[in-house]
Amino acid sequence: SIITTKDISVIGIPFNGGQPREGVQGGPQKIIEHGLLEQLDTMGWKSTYQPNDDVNQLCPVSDPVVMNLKNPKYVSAVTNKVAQQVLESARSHDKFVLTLGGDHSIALATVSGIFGAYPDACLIWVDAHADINKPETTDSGNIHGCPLSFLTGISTNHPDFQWVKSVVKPERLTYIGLRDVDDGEKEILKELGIKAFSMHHVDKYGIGKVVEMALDAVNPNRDLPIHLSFDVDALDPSVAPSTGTPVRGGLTFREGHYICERLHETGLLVATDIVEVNPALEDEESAFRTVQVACSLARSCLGESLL
Ligand code: 6HN
Ligand code: MN
Ligand code: MN
Ligand code: MN
Repeated sequence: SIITTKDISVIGIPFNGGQPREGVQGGPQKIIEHGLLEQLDTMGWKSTYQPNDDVNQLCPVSDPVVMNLKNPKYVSAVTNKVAQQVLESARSHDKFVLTLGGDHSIALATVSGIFGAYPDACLIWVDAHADINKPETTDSGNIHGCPLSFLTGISTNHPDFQWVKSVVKPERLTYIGLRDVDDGEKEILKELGIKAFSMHHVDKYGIGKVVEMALDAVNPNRDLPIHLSFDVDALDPSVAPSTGTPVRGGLTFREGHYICERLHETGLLVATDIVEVNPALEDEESAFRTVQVACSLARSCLGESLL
């Protein structure tokens, strides 16, 4: 394995500035209250937890739309700060890094930090959405739909995101679970030649084959570090109902966990994000179920086995 200790840095990023719905900033605390750190302890993982409870203090008084993007200064300030923290946690290569969102704009922080520490890493993005809109293509203006355009270097002219380096080469990025991709994003995926696996592929080949095809695309010799960015809206809304942009026809409970189990099994997984858990949406039982599945996905990434 790349990570040879059982040390883990858990980083909460209670942030909702990348999209308009309140509540997603409460995700990390609910996941921690559910007992994730104790569960990891039981599995032999020694954790440190950085809650980042103060990120909302970086919210500027005035933050008008710039080049179609909403809250650009707030998103930039929070993700720039947390990127340094993720890099610090990852740089010694002796700790797993688990980040808890927050909306998916926080990938600007997590991917910048992890690829700073592991420049040859590949990125497996599990999501209903492609999150690769450019300021020129976004309809919503919500930055959680855009992080990959900055991280792959196809958006370079937004004044607030000049600090984001294009760390992810298109051949090191793959997707699993897509089913709501904007027209502009479809063009981008084609132009960049990104290998993406939608729910159509999951139906056609089965999840086992799809994960191997995704690994073949970005990690053909199975020797590169892996960063998994898992948006819980990749799961079917019946499995993860409390999320801001649910789309029907998603991954089953087992398909989601299989991805995490298989990536753990490679010995190459160095970092995972679990994002878009919004405990304020739907009823209490739905929120509980969503927080519970977030915890069990994290445990699967860290080696919880069925036998
Ligand atoms: N996410 N493509 C849509 C947009 O607003 O750009 C949805 C983005 C969803 C983002 O779920 O992380
Ligand atoms: Mn996403
Ligand atoms: Mn999504
Ligand atoms: Mn859409």
